[in-house]
Amino acid sequence: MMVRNLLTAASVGALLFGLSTAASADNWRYAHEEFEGDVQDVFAVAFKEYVEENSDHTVQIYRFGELGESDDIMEQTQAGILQFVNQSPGFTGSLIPEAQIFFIPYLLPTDEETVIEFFNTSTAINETFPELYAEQGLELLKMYPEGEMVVTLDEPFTSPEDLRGKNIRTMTNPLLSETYRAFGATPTPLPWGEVYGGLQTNIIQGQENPIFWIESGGLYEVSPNLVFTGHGWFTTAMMANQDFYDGLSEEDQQLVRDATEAAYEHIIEHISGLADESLAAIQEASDDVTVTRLDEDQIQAFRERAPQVEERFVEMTGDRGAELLEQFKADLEAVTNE
Ligand code: 6CS
Repeated sequence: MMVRNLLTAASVGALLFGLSTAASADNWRYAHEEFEGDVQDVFAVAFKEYVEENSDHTVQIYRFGELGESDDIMEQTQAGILQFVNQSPGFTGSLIPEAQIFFIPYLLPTDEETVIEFFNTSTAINETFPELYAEQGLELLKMYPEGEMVVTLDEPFTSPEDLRGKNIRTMTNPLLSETYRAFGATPTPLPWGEVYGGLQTNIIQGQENPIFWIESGGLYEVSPNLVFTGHGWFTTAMMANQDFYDGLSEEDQQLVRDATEAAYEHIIEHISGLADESLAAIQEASDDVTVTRLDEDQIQAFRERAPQVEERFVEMTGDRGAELLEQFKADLEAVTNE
């Protein structure tokens, strides 16, 4: 942790030095939480390419670890050191409690097409959330899905009873801890940088993530039993420092919006089929991996624990959270009844 803080301080120092010597303000700094070629990186590269092809501006991308952990890049964006950041609600939940809505289990369907339609059309996603992020000095540009959540564990499981005594790593928002408590496990919130080592040393016995990330982070090497529980999607959010965004010319604001749309369209194509490809690559790389797809009865045992998490969400977020939840459900109903 100490080493990470020192590294972060050094990275921020280097950034500030870069700022003071930069010839112009139009080299935009954009940090995300993933590695080269991962979903957030593909989004960032598509955004950069659009901006650079359609203006004189340049975009510099910082990947996981270059400027610290997820919380660090958010702080740097709020401070105006970075212009753009991609941070997932899994971490933003402590800053914007309503963002934890994505961790109410079994709220989103598993079907990819419906999930995408929901993100395209949802009032909660496209109108309510931008207002909530604005309160934190952030111009929310896009929320998008990365992949269905899959749980990995030190042994296969099919019921909440099997999770008893298992330390499951969660991203650092309180509601996700409630979900895993409801599922029978012992939640262990950790930043990403501590997950692989935690699994390797058996401090934690499991975690959840989309398959592409289980492959790219090598998690299957240390947590080889993959279980499809169907309880949620990994969602993420891309945003700008609001003062920076408000200070742009109308033309540049439009450029940013167009670049975001182009990146979003690209990412929706990119994630289609990605989970299957990543699963095939994992199975090719390791003979130790097991894959369990819970059947409807097994899922039901987890699903019936969801209402208590929903209640906790409302307790944590009050009337605003309750209204958001209502809107979210109405938006979901609109796409599932189509
Ligand atoms: O589990 C995590 O912390 C990470 N998972 C993904 C898919 N992206 C970034 C995040 O930090």
